[in-house]
Amino acid sequence: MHHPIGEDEFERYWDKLEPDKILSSLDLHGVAKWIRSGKANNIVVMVGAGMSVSSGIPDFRSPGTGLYDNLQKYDLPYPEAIFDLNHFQTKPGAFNLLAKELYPGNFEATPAHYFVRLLHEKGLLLRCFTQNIDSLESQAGLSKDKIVAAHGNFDGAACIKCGAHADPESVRQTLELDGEPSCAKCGGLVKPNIVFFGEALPERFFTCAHNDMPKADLLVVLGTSLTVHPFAGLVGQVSNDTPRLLINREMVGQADPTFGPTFSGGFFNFGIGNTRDALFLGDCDDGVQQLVDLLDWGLEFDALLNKTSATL
Ligand code: CNA
Repeated sequence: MHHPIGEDEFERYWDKLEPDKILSSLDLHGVAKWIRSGKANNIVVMVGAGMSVSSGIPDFRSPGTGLYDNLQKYDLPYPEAIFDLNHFQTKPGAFNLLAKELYPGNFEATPAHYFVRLLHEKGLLLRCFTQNIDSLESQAGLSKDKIVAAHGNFDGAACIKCGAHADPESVRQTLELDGEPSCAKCGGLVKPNIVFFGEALPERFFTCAHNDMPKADLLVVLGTSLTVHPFAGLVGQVSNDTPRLLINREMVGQADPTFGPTFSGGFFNFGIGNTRDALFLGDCDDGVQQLVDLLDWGLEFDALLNKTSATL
């Protein structure tokens, strides 16, 4: 294309209009360069159901394969009822069936989980915030202090009537036999400590979010539709010059254009004026493998994958 002011001059003019980029390129190369230059020592990772899909656990919202499209056997009035306390009180069977299937031990951590562990081994991981309830982060060897299980997990259980704690192992055994876990004290229904819709998130989520997000020097978001709040809002809680990487099968977490830029709420900006949001559209395992290769971490990553799967 010919410009009346000349090609070079036009590019210089355009560069001035474009704000300086924080990442050298808005892709895995740019993120790898950022890490290699030593600028990322407090990486925060946010994960969702997409990261566990390759382990065999379906996510919620993927059309066709997601749990919400395959709830026939749970006999629910609407998909979200499976995590609704009122529904659980009258018909605990649906959640109990899902809990039985999801109980830790039935699935293996994915390469993406081991990538988070590798970040930890390298001393670069500040925290991993997970929405997942499958505990695959711990199964990949990540220590508990590095994990924030925002929506709970199966590590504990309690009575929904009197709040008494229940032994998660005996809850698991009851569920295995298709029984209905109940409280030894009051007879109320017992459920694993999974956060249902309308229930408060664990206090640890809020304290860690408050302390960690401003310290993050790189945010990596893996396999989530970023539709569940307050978790999704973490994306906007890092500082304005912190690079962010999304690895997901679809583009998510962008501001609704109908609200205009003033309502972007710190969400991703993959469009005009983007200086720091990198995108890899595809599977988590492919994205982390490419990043590992760009970082020359292949040997350590493979060793971790092989050693750990051999000892699991
Ligand atoms: P979601 O809303 O189902 O979104 C999943 C996202 O991941 C979608 O954007 C998909 O396109 C994407 N995706 C699917 N497979 C892959 C893949 N292999 N690689 C990359 N991206 C992929 O799930 P969210 O986590 O965003 O929703 C939050 C809910 C889901 C939380 O409350 C969880 O407890 C709940 N959940 C957890 C599990 C689990 O523990 N594994 C499973 C299903 C649902």
